Amino acid sequence: MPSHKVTCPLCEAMCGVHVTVSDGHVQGIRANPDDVWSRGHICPKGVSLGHLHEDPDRLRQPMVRRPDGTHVAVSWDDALAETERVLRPVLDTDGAGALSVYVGNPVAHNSHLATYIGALIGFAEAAGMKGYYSPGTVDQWPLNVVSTLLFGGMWNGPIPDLYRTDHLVILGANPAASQGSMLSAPDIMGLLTGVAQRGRVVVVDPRRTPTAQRASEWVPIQPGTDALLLFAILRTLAENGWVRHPEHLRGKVAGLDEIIAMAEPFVPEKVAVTTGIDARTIRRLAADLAQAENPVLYSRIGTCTQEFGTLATWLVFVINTALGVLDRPGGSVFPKPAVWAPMFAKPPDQDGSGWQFGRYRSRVRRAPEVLNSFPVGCLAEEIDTPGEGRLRALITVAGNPAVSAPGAGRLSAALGRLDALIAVDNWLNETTRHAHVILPGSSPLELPHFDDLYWMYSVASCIKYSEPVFEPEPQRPPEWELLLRLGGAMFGTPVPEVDTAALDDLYVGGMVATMSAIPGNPLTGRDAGQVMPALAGKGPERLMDLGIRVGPWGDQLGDRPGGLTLSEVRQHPDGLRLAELEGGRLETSVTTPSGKVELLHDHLISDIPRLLSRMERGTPELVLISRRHLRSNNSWLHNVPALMKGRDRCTLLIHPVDAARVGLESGAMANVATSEGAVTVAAEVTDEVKPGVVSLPHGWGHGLDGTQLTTANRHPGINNNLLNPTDVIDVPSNTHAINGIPCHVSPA
Ligand SMILES: Nc1nc2c(c(=O)[nH]1)N[C@H]1C(S)=C(S)[C@@H](COP(=O)(O)OP(=O)(O)OC[C@H]3O[C@@H](n4cnc5c(=O)[nH]c(N)nc54)[C@H](O)[C@@H]3O)O[C@H]1N2
Ligand SMILES: Nc1nc2c(c(=O)[nH]1)N[C@H]1C(S)=C(S)[C@@H](COP(=O)(O)OP(=O)(O)OC[C@H]3O[C@@H](n4cnc5c(=O)[nH]c(N)nc54)[C@H](O)[C@@H]3O)O[C@H]1N2
Ligand code: SF4
Ligand SMILES: [Mo]
Repeated sequence: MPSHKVTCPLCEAMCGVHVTVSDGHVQGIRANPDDVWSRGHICPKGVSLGHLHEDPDRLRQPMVRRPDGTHVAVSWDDALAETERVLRPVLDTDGAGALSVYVGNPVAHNSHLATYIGALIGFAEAAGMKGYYSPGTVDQWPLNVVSTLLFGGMWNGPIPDLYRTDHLVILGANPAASQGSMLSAPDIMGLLTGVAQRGRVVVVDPRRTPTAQRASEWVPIQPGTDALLLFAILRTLAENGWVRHPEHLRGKVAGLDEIIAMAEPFVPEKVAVTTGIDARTIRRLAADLAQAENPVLYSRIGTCTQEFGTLATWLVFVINTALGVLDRPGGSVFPKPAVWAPMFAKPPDQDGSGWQFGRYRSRVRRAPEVLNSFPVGCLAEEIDTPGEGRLRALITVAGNPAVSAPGAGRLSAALGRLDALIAVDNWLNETTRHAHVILPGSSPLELPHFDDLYWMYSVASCIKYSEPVFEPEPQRPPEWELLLRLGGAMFGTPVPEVDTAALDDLYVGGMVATMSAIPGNPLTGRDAGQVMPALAGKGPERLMDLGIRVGPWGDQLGDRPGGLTLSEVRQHPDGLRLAELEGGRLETSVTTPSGKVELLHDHLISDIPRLLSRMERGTPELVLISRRHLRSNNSWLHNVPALMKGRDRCTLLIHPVDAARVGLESGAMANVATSEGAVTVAAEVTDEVKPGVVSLPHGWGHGLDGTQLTTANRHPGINNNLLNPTDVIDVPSNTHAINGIPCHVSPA
């Protein structure tokens, strides 16, 4: 049976898998032990890739919405004509300012979408669109803000050296489920076991997650209070003279002493009350860090999507610096990605004085733009609030905001009121059921796979390209062409008539010209007229070739003969492993105006008074947090039967003490209510959550009218974003707090 080696596109772990095919169907999927990166690791989601490809509900044809609200499959010509019919009146009367784009999570894992989403956004912005939306503001936006300010780029920053650290503190991440996030590692739980054997793994989390169960220590924390804990740890380090000033950082970091002075009010005894972690433990956590040879802190979504996400994320880097482990093997190190992508460059309007925020504001709540985005929870009000500048058209690209955005109830209703909703998506789900037109792309096995973003955060420098397992259906336009077509329509060309080849040249040529004028990236100073002819192919392959060739191992577009090109990489189906993590990369990685790691910024420290006032406030009796499971992937893998076996995962975790107080037993139905809404869900009584904390998984709430998800609709679960309000925001980053939301629980 023919066997194909591909990279699993489902998460940031980028595992290599073998796909065996017979009669045009997937026969089996197993780990590829020869993959230079993953070396035989795989998880249950990877094994299910075939189901995803074969899923009868996966759209193979475009769909349009009929006046009665149902969807019907149509030809591509009809779908493009319908797209034009609904989009044009909005663009003609109100311009592209009445339109926005929602960029969903799979965009980052799909080589066609990842390379061309910039074309859609770029053309729409040039035509007048103000900002775009993405789940970034319910995810990693605090990290992007902090990375921008400290290291010079929103996707630029160090990761923990999992191979060498002997003391890892994990805050707000559950790699046992997620397999690592903004930290790509093959078999990350295996690596964590190695750390624990060398020393200690400490997990700070309101829930004793499967990661915490396998760690040396679980530190339960009151949701939303990590910044208080971290300031108290910093203060303890300073008070005891444990701050290290290693030679290798001399003159390369600015602001540490000033920040240490700001830690003064965060006395462990005071912080203990709010964090729920006693002062002795806080002091001991600091002492353990100080005594370890190679200590390092790592934080992720639980410390981002909370009331003080930016300060917490920032303090992780501040403490890594105070411990002297920044840019040092075993500590917090800068990966050396083999591929360069334009998204890593500084935008042209961010001049030498550094990054600017709040360059424009949202219409309804006047939220300042942060890295070109408003909080995704603004989307509903921008659509349903009358007045000039109202959002009338939306293009969603591989996104399901009706499930994934806070205030999901109002958003879902608002989506139904758009004059034009165009969804580039493969399923008829909670969001796309509102779409006027659904334009489906390829299955993951019909696409070439190539990562760029995740290699920025990976524990080794590798490069991989996988050929599609199946030929895409010939009549179906590739997704990158669809994005160009929609982008081209912004300037008045009817959607069906857009010349995508010409626009492709305009996009790539324009990008090369722009990048060549920005200092500090591999295209700086290059002549676009010479770069363009040197690149092979068209579409995504051309951009991949560019990224590889100007990357650190590339042939520099012919200047370094023998260097890597896309065609060379394609000769290595098991990938190329080019380098291991090392220290001493700060000077090449950091792109701040001063060239130093700039720890201190008004944008960050102006949020400290808000944090201080948190200590004056009491703690609600019960707060809600989110969770993930290994066998789910945000909202869209619940249609895979193999992943839905076993007991119901969409349950409310509640501590026995709380359950007894409110009168609930395991399996009983509970009402959960917040300021935003209410749901009814089965309770699961367990001491794995801290008392005072309840947890619901995200990505559920299927079974809605007008959707076509046979398996998911049989296991609908509830949408926890019906409960998350849109107005609890981490101010410096525009990120929604979806952890630590006050709630009321009672028997249903
Ligand atoms: N199987 C699977 N893998 C995935 C995904 C998936 O849905 N399923 N999604 C992918 C995506 S898009 C992302 S962004 C990543 C996310 O990857 P992770 O960041 O590892 O995400 P979670 O598993 O949600 O873990 C977040 C943890 O934060 C904890 N937490 C909640 N509030 C707080 C708090 O206030 N303080 C602290 N310290 N902890 C808190 C939660 O209890 C939870 O254990 O995973 C990716 N990988
Ligand atoms: N309460 C709560 N809310 C959360 C989170 C949380 O932890 N708690 N996590 C947040 C995070 S980290 C994220 S990343 C978001 C996810 O938010 P979204 O990106 O909005 O949602 P997904 O569930 O990833 O939906 C992916 C969509 O892409 C489609 N799709 C899948 N593959 C392809 C493809 O190859 N091509 C195309 N065109 N479409 C495809 C699917 O059908 C689905 O509609 O949710 C966020 N929301
Ligand atoms: S961990 Fe699982 S989902 Fe992630 S890349 Fe590997 S096989 Fe795919
Ligand atoms: Mo995410």
